[in-house]
Formats: sequence, structure tokens, C-alpha cells
Amino acid sequence: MSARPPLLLAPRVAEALAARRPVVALESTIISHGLPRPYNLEVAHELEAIVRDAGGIPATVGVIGGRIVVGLDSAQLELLALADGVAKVGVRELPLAVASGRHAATTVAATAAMARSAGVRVFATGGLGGVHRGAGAPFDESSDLTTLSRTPITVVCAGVKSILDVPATLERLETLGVTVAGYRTKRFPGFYVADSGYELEWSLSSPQEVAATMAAADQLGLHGAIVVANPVPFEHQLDPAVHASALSEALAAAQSKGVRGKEVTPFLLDHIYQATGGASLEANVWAVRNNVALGADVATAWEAMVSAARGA
Ligand code: PSU
Ligand code: MN
Repeated sequence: MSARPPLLLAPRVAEALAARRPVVALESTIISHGLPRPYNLEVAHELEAIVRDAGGIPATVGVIGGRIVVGLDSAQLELLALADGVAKVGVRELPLAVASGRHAATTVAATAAMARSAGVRVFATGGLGGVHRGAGAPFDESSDLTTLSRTPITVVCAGVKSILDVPATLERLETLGVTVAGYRTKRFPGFYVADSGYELEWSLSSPQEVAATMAAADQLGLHGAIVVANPVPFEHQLDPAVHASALSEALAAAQSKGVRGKEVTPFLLDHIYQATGGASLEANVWAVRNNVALGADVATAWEAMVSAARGA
């Protein structure tokens, strides 16, 4: 047995948590497998800068040489963005990546789980994984969903990726006891587009309302995540007609090529990128930027609420 603990909390993140400064977790799969190189590295740095500019501390999560790092430094970010052979790992693959000493990018599921173990309460990403279309044979549902059912962390995202079966994913989030609220909207966001076409019953309208919901979940002893569904700014969404046609092309291509398993999501995102002449990428990155900015505000409101409660 190695004496080296498998999870490394970067000292700057540990200090921030101890000082109760607002920390926002960020994932690395979007960097390694969701965006084209070398733009991905630029985005990785930009997202961290958005958190810092809002007064927060970014903690991007990934696996470096078998060590789960919460708070990658810039050389580690560069490695996960540009190196070949970086694995994509959900929670179940974490022990394999640790034991074999691999470099790996963490999905929403793995990022949420590791960030929460490190004590981080807020996480921002693009769009969650969920139930894939035609998820019958073989059944394909992202472990993002089951992990969020048992990980009390707040995830700011632009809904679930539109490549998925959105209504089925909403049903599963309900079954799994994951709290879902729109941010200033009762329309469930559609990742590349502001509106997926599905409704939400609840919405929250400020970072303070999100923080109050987090406090209530804690007091109730609930274990599920809180999903804050924040639409891509309308002016940056992908034209819905362009989106619809690129999506059906991508789904047909995946079907005819027999793409399976964890390759499905990166394949579809890349196909849509090609089919829209790159326009989907801008919408995707705008969605993430917007989520990261809100994540920083939520983390700030959360820490303010905690210190007010302590002072009271
Ligand atoms: N959001 C994005 N781009 C991405 C992802 C999310 O804007 O690439 C990643 C996340 O890491 C998410 C994963 O957890 O896609 C889902 O993959 P799968 O369907 O294989 O579980
Ligand atoms: Mn899958």
C-alpha cells in the first residue's frame, strides 16, 4: 500500500476553504474531451480567471499520474488539455486511474464526488450527462445522474446536453431525488440553446436564493445535488434551427458508425461542431462561462450566509 493519499487538495484551495473563501470546482473532461485543442487550454485558463475576477478561488479537478488533484496548477491543466492518452473517468474508474498511475480527466460525476470530498460546495460546468436517445439497446445513461443523487453539491449548468433524451433525463433526475431549479427561468435550458422546450416547476432568482436552498438541504439532511439550470445567454445561443439540423445529422452519424459507450458524448459534440462550422463551440463556451460566473456568485453568497449564521 502506498502511503501517498490518492486525493491531493492544492494548498491554495485548502487555504481558501479553511479561510471560508468562495471556492468553485471545475471539471476537466470538458477540457480534455469536450473542446478542440489548443482552444481547450485557453478556455480552461479563462474559466479559472472568471472565478478569480468574481473574487473566488477556482479548483479544477483531474487525475495526474494517479493522483486526484482538486485545484490543478497551470502545468497540470496544460497536460490534461494537450497530452495524448488522457483517460475520461467517472466515479467508478477513479480507483483504476489511481492504482495505475494514469493521467485522467474527470467527468461531472467524478468531479462532483471528489470536489465534495474535499469540502467544496459549488461546481460549475457546461451541460450534465444524462439518458442518451434511444437508450434501450444498449442502455446508456451517464453516471452523472446517479452520482448527483448521492453528492450534496450545487452544480451550475446549462441543463443537460441537448444530444440526450432531455425529458427522460428530467424524469430520472426526479426519481433520483436531485433538486432542479431554473435560474431566473422556468424553461429547462437546452445547453447550446436557451430553451430545451421542457418546463421546470421551480426557479431561483439570485445567488442568495440558491444559498438558502443549499442551507435548507443541509438542515434536512438530504444527500442529493442541487442543479441550478442556467440558460446560455440568449444572444450567444446556437440558432435553434441550425442546432436541430446539426443534432439530427450527428445522431444519424453516431448510429451508422456504431459509436458506443463513453465515446458517444465526445463524438456527438465534435460532429455538431463540424456541422455548424464551429458555431456550436462558441455557444458551448458561452454557456460554461456564464455558469462559472454564476457559480462564483453562488459560492460567495454561500460563504456569506455561513458566516452570518456563525456570527448570529
Ligand atoms: N459539458 C460540456 N462538455 C462536456 C461535458 C459536459 O459542455 O464534454 C462532459 C462532462 O464531463 C460530462 C460528460 O460528465 O460530458 C458526460 O459524458 P457521458 O455521457 O459519457 O457520461
Ligand atoms: Mn454513457
